[in-house]
Amino acid sequence: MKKGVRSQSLQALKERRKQIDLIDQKLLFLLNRRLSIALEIGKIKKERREKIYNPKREDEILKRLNLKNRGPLKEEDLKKIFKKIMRVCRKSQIT
Ligand code: PRE
Repeated sequence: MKKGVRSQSLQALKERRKQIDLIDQKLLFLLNRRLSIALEIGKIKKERREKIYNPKREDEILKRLNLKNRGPLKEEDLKKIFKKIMRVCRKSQIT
């Protein structure tokens, strides 16, 4: 039996949302993994009496990611997201 256009598009919407849910789960896992490693770095820095904030390293990360970016994520949005991630990691290293 032929499916209507609306029910086809509803099906497509549901599938895309399932894909997004799976990607979000993976992002969550990776964000927690990244933070765990940043916390370990924080401990090492404390032992070595190094400053937590390393703007040079953060700039290098942003530059490298920007070179790798193939879009459609815009450079300014990529920067916003990763600056926020690093800020969260930095703040968690302190507390
Ligand atoms: C990290 C966090 C804080 C620093 O300002 C730089 C980078 C990051 O989240 O990537 C990790 C870190 O502490 C470090 O690479 O030195």
